[in-house]
Amino acid sequence: MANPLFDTLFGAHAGKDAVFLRLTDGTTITYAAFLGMAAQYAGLLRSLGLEPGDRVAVQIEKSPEALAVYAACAQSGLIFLPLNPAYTGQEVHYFLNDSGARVMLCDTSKVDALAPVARSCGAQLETLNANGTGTFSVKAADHPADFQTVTRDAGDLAAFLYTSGTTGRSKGAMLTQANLLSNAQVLASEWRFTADDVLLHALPIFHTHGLFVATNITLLAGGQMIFMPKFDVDQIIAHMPDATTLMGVPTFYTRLLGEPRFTKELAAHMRLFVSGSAPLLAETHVQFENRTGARILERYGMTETNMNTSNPYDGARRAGTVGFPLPGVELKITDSVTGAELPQGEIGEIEVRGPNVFQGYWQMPEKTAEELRPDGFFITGDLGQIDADGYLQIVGRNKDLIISGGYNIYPKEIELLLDLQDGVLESAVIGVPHPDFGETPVGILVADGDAALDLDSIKAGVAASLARFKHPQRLIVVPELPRNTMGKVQKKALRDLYKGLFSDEQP
Ligand code: MCA
Ligand code: AMP
Repeated sequence: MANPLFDTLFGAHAGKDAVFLRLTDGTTITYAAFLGMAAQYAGLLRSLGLEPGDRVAVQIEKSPEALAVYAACAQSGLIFLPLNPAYTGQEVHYFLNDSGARVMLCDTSKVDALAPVARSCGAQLETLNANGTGTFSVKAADHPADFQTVTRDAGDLAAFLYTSGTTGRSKGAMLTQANLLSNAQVLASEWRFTADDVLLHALPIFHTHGLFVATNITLLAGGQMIFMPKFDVDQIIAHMPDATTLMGVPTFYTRLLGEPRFTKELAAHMRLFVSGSAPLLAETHVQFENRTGARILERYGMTETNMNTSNPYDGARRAGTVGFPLPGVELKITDSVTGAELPQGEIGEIEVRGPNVFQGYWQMPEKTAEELRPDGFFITGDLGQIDADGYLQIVGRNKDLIISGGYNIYPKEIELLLDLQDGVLESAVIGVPHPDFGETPVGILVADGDAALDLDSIKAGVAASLARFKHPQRLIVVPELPRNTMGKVQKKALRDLYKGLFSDEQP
């Protein structure tokens, strides 16, 4: 195959009049029409002087056009670099600078903020809006609806996905065509996807879950997606009768359970509900089964590894577990200090190896070496335990990470910013249980001196730099942070102290 990723996921559907995307306004887009749009985009990207291996940064709202940019990058051998539209200009500056992206696509409403950012990073800025308008689509209209697919090898890079880090610096995870393809093939087979499937797609498409899991599997199977701009419980309920499957983060399922219109009858024809990206409470699993009779299939993955484990399609889906290693994935539990493999049943670090595991962090060999062993095992930073039947249970994290509604938040990034605010001596950011988002960040502050802290101005300082979902939902001032004898802040003590902060809130 000249270009395995493009040929397998997209090229295989050339000329097909079958529907690929169904939009919430009732319109549909066939595979042929989608591929024509992607070819025009590929032609434009090449005319802008981009060479295979160059990066294209994309910070646009979810739309068929946004997905066609992904296809266009695959077809023209470019590295797709999707970014959350919630990121601020400061955050985008880091990604552009670090990745060396040659082109950046954004919404027209962001041009004023991002033009100076793109200029200073040497990237050409084009616009592409959720309704398909923008300079990018205007220019693309001059290009033909077919494009000579650029030859690429399975080992060539296809995407960079930035993940935050425990040091506060984001790292670009480099994923090859083979990383993405192998995982899509395994999952489509394990979860029995076929051309008859219609997936309710309500996830964002700038992360692994919505892009590489949901979309790649559907493409591989030649199925359809009901492509929603975002998760909206009314829309999910309205379109469920036309769907066969749903993939979501646990918040999707708790929100559905909070809705009396989500009934057994409504869900009866659905063949599969998948959950991942954050822990699904065993309680939610049970409530879901009580309501619908269906058992959610929980799986476990990471940006760096795609999907690692899954509960079985046939066989018992065990609440509170993430199932078994996927075919081709090796998984072991190791001692966090020595790295030695632990006997079955003991709790330790989860390590994985397989064709799904990324190539390392872009231009960060030291960070890569810290997490990716020379023998190919990736140290996930998650703590787990394998039960007597082989099911993996994730029991905690060996990394300071908060997952809110499926979005990762690294406390260090917020702490560094809080520490810079006027009057703040030091800070600790902790994840506190939240009925809707699972966990949410809370900032604990110590003032530098006796003067009261101006919390509004501190919040404004955070808001100017960080995406909304990372903002601490509460700021709490304390006289001092609890420390152990080594002087390390005891976050567990803080988490215990504040664990009930949001328990009265309605999901
Ligand atoms: C939105 N807000 C959030 C979040 N989402 N705050 C914290 N955490 C969030 N996840 C902000 C909004 O900006 C808004 O702020 C306020 O919270 C309330 O918004 P709301 O309307 O309730 O939120 P929403 O728009 O309905 O979004 C919630 C959501 C969404 C549906 C859970 O966050 C979502 O789709 N999450 C999925 C994330 C995902 O795809 N993760 C996969 C990562 P304001 O009111 O001020 O405007 S991939 C991964 O983790 C690995 C590989 C894996 O295993 O999959
Ligand atoms: P990300 O860096 O966004 O790819 O997030 C990956 C992290 O999400 C993993 O390291 C886990 O901590 C967490 N995660 C993903 N799926 C699950 C799951 N099913 N249960 C618990 N944690 C999960």
